[in-house]
Amino acid sequence: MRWIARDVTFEFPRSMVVMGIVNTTPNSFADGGRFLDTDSAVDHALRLAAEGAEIIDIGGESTRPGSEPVSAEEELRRVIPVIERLAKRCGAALSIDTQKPAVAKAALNAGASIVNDIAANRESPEMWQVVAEAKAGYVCMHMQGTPQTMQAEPHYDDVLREVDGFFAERLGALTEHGVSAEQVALDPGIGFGKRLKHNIKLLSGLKRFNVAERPLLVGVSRKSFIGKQLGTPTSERLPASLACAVWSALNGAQIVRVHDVAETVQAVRMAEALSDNR
Ligand code: 8Y7
Repeated sequence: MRWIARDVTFEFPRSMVVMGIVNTTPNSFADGGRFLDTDSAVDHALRLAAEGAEIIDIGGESTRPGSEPVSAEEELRRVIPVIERLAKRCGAALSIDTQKPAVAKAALNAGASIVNDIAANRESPEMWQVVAEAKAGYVCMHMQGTPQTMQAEPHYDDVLREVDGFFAERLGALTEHGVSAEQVALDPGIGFGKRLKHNIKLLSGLKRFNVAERPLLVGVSRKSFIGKQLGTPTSERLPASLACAVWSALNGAQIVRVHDVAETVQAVRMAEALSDNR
């Protein structure tokens, strides 16, 4: 199985790919505006790459539940200078976390190779065209609703079946719009329009999604479902985040999106070594 993102190709099976998170948003719940300025965002990205992140995911719009959307101009102002500088200096592949085709396009022109689309549930031929034209990697994430509405009343009869159905339907739509299946990674969207029990079911049943023969990306780092399960505040969720990353690695996920790259690499590599020697 292969994931093609412009000039970067990931060949699976292989050790888990760690994607490091760089937020350039002033209101992100985990980083609280610490990387607002370009210099510190670039420094942070380079540190994550040195710690073993093979992909750096750069975002300029907070997607926490109930957050307000930002304009394309503001998003571009936050992310493009960071991508331009990293494209020259960083060995890791660059991913743009955006819902906007115009931002995706500018980021790809500036040197990004992956579009991380948390809003892959909406009809967006324009976004698919941008991805197709650049032959970019595309993260197709499941979300019920929008970041503004998603936590209001999430409901599923069978969350595994519904997310699975979404993946199959989207892969069809993407290929119809010129995006090859080999460009696409799938993501169940932990925390996006899901209650605690839905997040737990998705992670428990992760193996089911391997039938699509596409790489599976999981984002669990410091998320609120950990707080709901264990009663731990955001700043104390690293151990549980590592447990979820290890679980994901052993249950068929190929890529994990995290804040704490060094710790995740160590935990996952150890689990992989044990698993290989079973
Ligand atoms: C995810 C994500 C976030 C995720 C993908 C957070 C941007 C919330 N979560 N993208 N983005 N998957 N693909 O807590 O789970 O990091 S933002």
